[in-house]
Amino acid sequence: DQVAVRRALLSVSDKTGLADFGRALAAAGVELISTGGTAKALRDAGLTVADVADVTGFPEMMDGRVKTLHPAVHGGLLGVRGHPEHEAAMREHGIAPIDLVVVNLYPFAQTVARGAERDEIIENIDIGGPSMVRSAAKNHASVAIVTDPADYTEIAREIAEGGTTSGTRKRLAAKAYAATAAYDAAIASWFAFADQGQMFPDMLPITMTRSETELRYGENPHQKAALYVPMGPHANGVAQAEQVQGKALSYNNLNDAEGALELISEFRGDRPTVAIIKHANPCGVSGGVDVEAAYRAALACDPVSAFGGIIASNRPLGEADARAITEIFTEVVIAPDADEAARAVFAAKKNLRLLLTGDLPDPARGGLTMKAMTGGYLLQTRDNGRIEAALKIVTKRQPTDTEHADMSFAWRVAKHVKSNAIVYARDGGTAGIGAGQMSRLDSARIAAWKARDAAETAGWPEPRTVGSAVASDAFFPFADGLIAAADAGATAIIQPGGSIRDDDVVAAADERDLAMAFTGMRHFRH
Ligand code: 93A
Repeated sequence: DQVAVRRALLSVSDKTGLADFGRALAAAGVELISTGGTAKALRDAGLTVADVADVTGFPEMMDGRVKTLHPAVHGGLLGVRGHPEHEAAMREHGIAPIDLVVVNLYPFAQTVARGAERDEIIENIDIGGPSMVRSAAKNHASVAIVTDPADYTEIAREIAEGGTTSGTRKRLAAKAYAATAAYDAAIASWFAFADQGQMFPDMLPITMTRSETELRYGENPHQKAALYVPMGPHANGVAQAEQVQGKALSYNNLNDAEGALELISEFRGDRPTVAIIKHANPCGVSGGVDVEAAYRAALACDPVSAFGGIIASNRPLGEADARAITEIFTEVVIAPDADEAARAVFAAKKNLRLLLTGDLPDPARGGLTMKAMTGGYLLQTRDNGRIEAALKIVTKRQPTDTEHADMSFAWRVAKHVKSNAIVYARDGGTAGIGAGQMSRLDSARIAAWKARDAAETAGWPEPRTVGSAVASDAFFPFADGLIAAADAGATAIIQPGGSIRDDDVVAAADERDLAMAFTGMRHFRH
């Protein structure tokens, strides 16, 4: 099943590795055919190349729109070898077989990403390239289709050793169709989203895949998993971050790091702030005079849960920060950057994964979230909602400036806590977090109970919920949750409002001299 390569057609926009590959092919006695720019690049490298125009008998025309779209090319790709009628047709029309196609396409997504005009974007829709890719891939029984410069070395080796193997040709064909599917999906989504203004740019996230990283396993060892990165420009996400050191990221690491980055991005441009994440929920978030102080305050919120967590900082890390963070076992550290001294400290912890993102993503950006369900996908726009207007105070008492600051801090954290979310905050840091309960009252109680535990561990005279502000991700359906928060010592509340029992809830707040704000916006996170 080895197929000797006698004739190859090369037509590439990305000329990376082209000269070396061309040389290897020529050395193996392969005849080279190319389109204009590719032929020039090969000739510049000292190689002999035939022009496609000589093969087709037509010049490249219409600004290159028609170069390779011709039976002399597609017949040479699609003709089934050893098939009597196909071979007769090839003889009759003077079509010679092509055994290898090397194509990469006009840079459509890159042209969109750099903000080109519509005409230039349209001109970068490649027609002849994908046609050749599809023809060659269909005939993979005899033809090898190379779409990725990363495959050049391996293919050159096979050809030098006598020919392409059927296993390789099949693998290349699968990769080729994934490439043309992704390419067309990028075009389709540009038409739908950028050009027509429809809501969802990437309805087919899997076919839009540009690359895939296989993970060791999924949430559990018996599950398979991979990370997919779709086409197109991206914010600086976890998938784009540079991993400086540490073991490969697991599925759970990636999921938790995503939660950590989303949360810490909420504090982009704020004073130094650190979040500690466990199982995609924060167990401590705090601001501070510097990253180290912020980290220590975040850790004090729930030092027991923080063990083996994910730490995210909104500022680059220095040596003192790294020393503080490495005092206990941590799975992942994620930050915009880390200086040399900090990196050296982390390097002593071989397993710790250090992820550097560059500038944090804009929390107000658009985008989608997706969830698989049985027989379908649920898509929605990201929760990029933020309270911009002044808070609407619904109680007799107005919040103090300190309460006001803690309310808005708690509210921003609560957005990133699984519902039902209750977050107590004091002095610019969380004092207790209740996450993921089926009852809001239980979340309020659990957060207070954890704050009491933390006080006991630290030897504080009282839990930090005393004198705190409380955020609730959705309205209190009854007064009980608010009363539990007041019992824990909270003096201010921030919540969306909108319950049919709002009057009861406001009355319970007034009775206890609490200050309460309604945001009019909910942050469910399930
Ligand atoms: O404009 S096209 O769609 N028409 C064609 O017939 C055609 N054939 C190859 N674009 C076409 N190509 C593309 O040209 C290839 O996919 C490749 O990306 C590019 C290489 O052009 P050059 O060799 O002139 O740099």
